Amino acid sequence: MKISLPQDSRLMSEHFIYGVATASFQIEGSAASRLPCIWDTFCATPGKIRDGSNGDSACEHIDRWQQDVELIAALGVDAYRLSVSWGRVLHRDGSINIQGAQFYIDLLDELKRRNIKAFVTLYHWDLPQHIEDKGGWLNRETPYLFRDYADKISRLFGDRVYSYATLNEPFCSSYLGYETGIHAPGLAKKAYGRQAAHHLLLAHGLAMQVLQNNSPHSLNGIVLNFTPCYPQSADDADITAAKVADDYFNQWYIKPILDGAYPVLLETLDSQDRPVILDGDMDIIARPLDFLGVNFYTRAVYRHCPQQGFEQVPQSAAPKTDIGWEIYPQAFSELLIKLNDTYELPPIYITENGAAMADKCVDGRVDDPDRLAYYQSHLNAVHTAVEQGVNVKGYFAWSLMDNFEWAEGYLKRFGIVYVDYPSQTRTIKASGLAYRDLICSRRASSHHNNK
Ligand code: GBH
Repeated sequence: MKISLPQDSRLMSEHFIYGVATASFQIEGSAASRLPCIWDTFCATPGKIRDGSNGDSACEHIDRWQQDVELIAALGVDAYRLSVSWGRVLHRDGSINIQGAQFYIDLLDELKRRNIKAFVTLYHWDLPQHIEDKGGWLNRETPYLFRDYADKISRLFGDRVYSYATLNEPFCSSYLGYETGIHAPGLAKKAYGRQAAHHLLLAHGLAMQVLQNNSPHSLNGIVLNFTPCYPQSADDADITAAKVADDYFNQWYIKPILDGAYPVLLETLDSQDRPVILDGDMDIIARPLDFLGVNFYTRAVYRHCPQQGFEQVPQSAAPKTDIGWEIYPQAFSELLIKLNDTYELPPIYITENGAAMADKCVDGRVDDPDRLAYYQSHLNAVHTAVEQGVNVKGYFAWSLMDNFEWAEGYLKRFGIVYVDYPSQTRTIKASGLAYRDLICSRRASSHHNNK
């Protein structure tokens, strides 16, 4: 089984960047050598993580990183997207933790030596607990602490980094963390979700400013997730419901950055749910990006509902991944095309796309045809969008390897590499081999063109 794309596709050019992605809390382990974060606390709260697990050891990446870099190199990728654990590189007082910082410096040096571009995300959800104890993303001081962290890290890493993303998916941090409580810190109030979102966006803007100063040659931007919203029927009420949901879950995070304003939905919120926005905030948030990272997994269907205005309609008959998310690749092309029509976009990198499947390792092999098919259909969808004029420059598979899947613990496997947790053995899945073959089958034609 293989993954293939039209030979003349931009995705088959050697300039198109292919990568694999991970995040600190999900793979690192070695929790004792960093500050506690909100996910440690959340994992220790009974009932929050489906299998009762935590991130104490995860994939033991801190101890096994050299082997993991071998694996990344064996996949033939151009780039590796990782995140930095704030509480591993800074002490409580904000000074640098030399040992923790050295881990990333060694890793980045090794990637550089192997010609693998480093895409570094500064915040993939692991807020130090002592900052949460002072209100976390509800406290207006947190964005300024984040700016200081971004400043220290970008000075320290110097020219080892090809691209910095300030935040991964502020939707998840704010909505899942502070509005529904499905993620850490587990708070559940609409007003909290909206205020956390604003402070995260402010943190992004403040950090962009220091990144552009300290690291003007890296691609600096942000990673947002999108779950496109479709109406259940052609009725006006359902169309409006889907539009409101889209503004609430998707446009809320991109429009302030690219247009300097929240969706008009802001004005329809009850006054106690509206975030405090100070003069000048929107200008800070709207600093120009070098790139926009887009994460895509699935779509959602909505219908009108009198109470909240919209409600999600389960797609019971639709094909799904092992985590229950509908497989609907068409939404991926439609999303990219629509974003391109709506906004003045910077270059786009697909910073995450992938599927959870119920994998089994048998005789040292993992056959995952459904994941392979997911990659095939979603890469086709990116190709379609590129054909329509969307400027997509790279694609990262989520994830390099199976890891701690947040509220699902270790029960859901997203890797293109299988991890047997008891032995910590890594095995490249059939989808990983196909991804490698796709990457190395790209044409080197542009050499001829530029002679
Ligand atoms: C990403 O989040 C994370 O960045 C990454 O750390 C994580 O491991 C990975 O995805 C896999 O979860 O219930 O059908 O409406 C993605 C988060 C996924 C949140 C889709 C919204 C909607 C699914 N998004 N989800 S549905």
